[in-house]
Amino acid sequence: MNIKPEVNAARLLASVADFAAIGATPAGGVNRQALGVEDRIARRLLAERALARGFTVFQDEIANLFIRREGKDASLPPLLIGSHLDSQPTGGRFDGALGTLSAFEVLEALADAGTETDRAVEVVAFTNEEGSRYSPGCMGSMAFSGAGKLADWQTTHATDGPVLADELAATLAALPEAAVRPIGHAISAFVELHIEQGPILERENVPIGVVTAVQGTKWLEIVFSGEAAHAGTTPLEFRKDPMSAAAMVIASLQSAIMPADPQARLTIGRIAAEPGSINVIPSSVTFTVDIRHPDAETLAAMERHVRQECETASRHWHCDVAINRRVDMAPAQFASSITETIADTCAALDLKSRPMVSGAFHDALFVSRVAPTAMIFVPCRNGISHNEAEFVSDAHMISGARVLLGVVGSLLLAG
Ligand code: HGY
Ligand code: MN
Ligand code: MN
Repeated sequence: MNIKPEVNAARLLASVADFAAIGATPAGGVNRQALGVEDRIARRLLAERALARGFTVFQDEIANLFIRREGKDASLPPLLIGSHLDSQPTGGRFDGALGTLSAFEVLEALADAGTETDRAVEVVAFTNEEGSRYSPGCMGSMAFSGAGKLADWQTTHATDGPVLADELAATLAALPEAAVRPIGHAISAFVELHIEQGPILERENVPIGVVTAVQGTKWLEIVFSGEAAHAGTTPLEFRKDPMSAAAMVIASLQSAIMPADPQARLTIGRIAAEPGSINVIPSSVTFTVDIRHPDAETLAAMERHVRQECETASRHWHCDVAINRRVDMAPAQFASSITETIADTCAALDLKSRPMVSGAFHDALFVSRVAPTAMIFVPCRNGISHNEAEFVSDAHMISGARVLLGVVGSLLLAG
């Protein structure tokens, strides 16, 4: 007799709590940065739970972690679900983890019900989605989709020092039970559940977002180089001050970009001065620019605007300027076949849903290049994320996982 698979709510909530304890921070968030010790602990816990359920575990060469529940026909490309386990340094305990653990709950629900599927279902935890410790973000999904090459990142240094190749080797070695497979295998579709990380769903009291697209993102690293000099003896006309150049650019961009376009996003997240002494005019100042927009052409114009402002400040303050583009993610549209399945599943579960564009980038942005892909959003309190106060209610976690299970069931039935 076919039992209908059901989400085990208590198991899901306990699982989210278990992983929230890995890299837990005093303010209720997590610090589980990519390829670090805590990331490896989380990967091991998930792998051990998978093996205990009789699933198989794989890693590819960039340490994307896959958990596979076999189908009747191993030759069919698997249906892929999942997200990421790495976090921001002061991240929330739901960003990435909820999507990965909800996907694992779907596998367990299928196993509990003894559901036979034609194709395998795989859960993935992509490596380094956040891009905070190692830039760029979405390394694992970029490599998986062919949008980036592992070879280009091996010598990248982490913000805390270690080179990527070493941390990657340690991460792969820490999970010998996971057979290593080549990067980028065929899949039938990808569905990622994630927290919205914004205020819309909560404000409209809608429990599910049907994500139809992801806006574009560019990350620029800007270095102004001037001349170190004495803070007390150097008059204005003798100064080649990179901090003044950086301040001029930052103030100009912040007054011009977001006030002029409510869809535009500009964030200066990191700034550092060398030598960083209180009484030395810096020799150089490095800062990051994160710009985003749903329209590719507008995003390109925003980048040109940033570059022009840097050239102006460079001339004005007699400093050199170097601009490195670290991330260039074009906006992505998701597959209507998947978004319609998500909307239909919500209706069948009597859950309100609404279509929306993601302001955050996600692994799904890249996977959508190689397979029909879409995302399911659940609300987070006050829209707060990338913050230890990030919070998702039990009810919203359970609804999200039930929708994911329903979508998986529909996609498997569709063949
Ligand atoms: O920055 C982002 O959009 C993602 O949450 N890492
Ligand atoms: Mn995320
Ligand atoms: Mn994030």
